[in-house]
Amino acid sequence: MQLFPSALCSDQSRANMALPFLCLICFSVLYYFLFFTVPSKPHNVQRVAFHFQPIKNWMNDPNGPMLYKGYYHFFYQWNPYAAVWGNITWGHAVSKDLIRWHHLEVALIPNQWYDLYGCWSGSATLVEEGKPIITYTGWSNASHSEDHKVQMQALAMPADYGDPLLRKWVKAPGNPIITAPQGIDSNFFRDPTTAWKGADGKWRMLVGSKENMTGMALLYRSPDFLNWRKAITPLHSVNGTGMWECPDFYPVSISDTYGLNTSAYGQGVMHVLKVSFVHDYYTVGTYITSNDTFLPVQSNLDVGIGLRYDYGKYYASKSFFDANKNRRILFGWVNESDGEAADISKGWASVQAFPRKVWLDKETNCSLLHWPIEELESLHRSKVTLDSVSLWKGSVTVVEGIKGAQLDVEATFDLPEINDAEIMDVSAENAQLMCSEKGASRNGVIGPFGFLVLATDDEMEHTAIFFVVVNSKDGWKVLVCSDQSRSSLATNLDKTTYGSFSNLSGSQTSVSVRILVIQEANQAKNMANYYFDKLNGTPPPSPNRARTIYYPDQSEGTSPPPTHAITSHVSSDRNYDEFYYQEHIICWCNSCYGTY
Ligand code: DQQ
Repeated sequence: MQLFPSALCSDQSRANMALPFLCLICFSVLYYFLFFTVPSKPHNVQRVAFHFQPIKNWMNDPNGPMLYKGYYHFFYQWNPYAAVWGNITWGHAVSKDLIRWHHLEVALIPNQWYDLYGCWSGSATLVEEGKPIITYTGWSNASHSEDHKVQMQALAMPADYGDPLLRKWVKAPGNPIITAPQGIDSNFFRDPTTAWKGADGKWRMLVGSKENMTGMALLYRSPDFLNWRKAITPLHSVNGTGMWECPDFYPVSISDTYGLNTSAYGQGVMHVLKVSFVHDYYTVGTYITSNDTFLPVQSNLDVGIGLRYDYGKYYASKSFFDANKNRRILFGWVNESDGEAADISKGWASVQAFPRKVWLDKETNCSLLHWPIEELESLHRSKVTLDSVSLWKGSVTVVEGIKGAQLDVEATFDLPEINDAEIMDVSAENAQLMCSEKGASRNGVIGPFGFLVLATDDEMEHTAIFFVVVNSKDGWKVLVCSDQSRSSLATNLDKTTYGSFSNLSGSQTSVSVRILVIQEANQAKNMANYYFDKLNGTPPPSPNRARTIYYPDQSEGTSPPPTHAITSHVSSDRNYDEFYYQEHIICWCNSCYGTY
């Protein structure tokens, strides 16, 4: 791994070259050895170390995360038969720490007329006495036409509430509980949210849809969770956005970083609406429960025209309230940069991003902050530290002692005088373009500064994670880029450069960066991920502000024992028998291009 400022002086500032334009970078490095096992199927060598992934085959959306009787449950869209999308079931895994997972039986399989073509995305709600109910979309043949399958909403409950692992699920006899209402195309009617209770004691949930090109979150109410009626108006809609997949709607505290139960409302609470179309967009707004109206705080930050959760690959995300630690946690689906042929040959596709804690940014009151959950630190093993390294124009400093494929890096860059920053108009829409056009190896004024990670010895392959301080028309900004154009010598990969920005106050004298580097054994599929501390000098939420690089071990067979003995499995459906394995632990790590 290498540190670099690629250039400190522009033409404009060359007159000042006599001045030692010095940037001090201070960072310490910790590299830790992580113990984990790698599944024996299908291809050990190509699996990631810490990300959540199924044993094999295709995975997409995260579904129904929840905490039940001390176990975190995670479900996901899964094709048991192939490493391509299709035959969608709900895969299921449990964990004590959101890091080490035990794979269980498939929770939902398509075996009823209303879900015969797939059990699509949905959510979990803890109802009375904390009992879970799954809401999901059945992809059905009810129209009796292969060409026009329809989507409808269904429920599933645990067969045995006493089983903390919730290994068996039964579908409600009253399914489907909701079919497409008049005026809504039944092919655009899916992905029910976690339900919440209003002041009148009735449950509410959203279903993603669209009318023409207006994306919308249809609102349903129910007194008993079984009988649902559509509200006359959707909770929210935005013209020109198209189908809203996987809506998520939850409260956030305006004064604290702790999370709130999904039914929380009232003073001191704002609400977040997230929907997925191409990317995961969100808006923060005011929700009035008495008449179920939702109003974004800023109309120019409405869904689809405002903020994204993430400016890299991140889709169909789903949050849940973790009552264990009073926090809201976010999962998101990340696919790889190579194509279907590679997925088929390696026998699996996709990972889930490392879970993040999410809360409202008190400074803006209209944007969110994310941070990898603190449990990540339990994966840290050894540590490398560097302090007060001076980086001069064009210099590259090799961080010795690290040859890790999995690193957790924290670094603080002390900035030179930012008044000299180059003028660049950076906006949410053009940040990615700016990053691609203005790569890591160019002359800037303040930056590019950053890290070359996952570099081969000859540096022919490397991923540059860097930032540039710029003077934009509405203030100082830090343009943050993840340049994958040289991540692989292979030509048949998506090598998009990702970018986003953060505001910088004029008085800020340093920028802190956290980068989680994750590499599959297959070099061609590197993923380096960054998180920015709030770039205004506020300490990051991580309790340990030490600037660190953590380095987990990749050796096999050193996994800690499972915390819960998982014994034999008896499946009622032979087709799905072979698709999970017992006593299997996967540790996972982040895969996301985070912002903020
Ligand atoms: N994936 C599911 C749908 C959802 C889409 C099907 C989003 O329910 O709309 O696998 O990725």
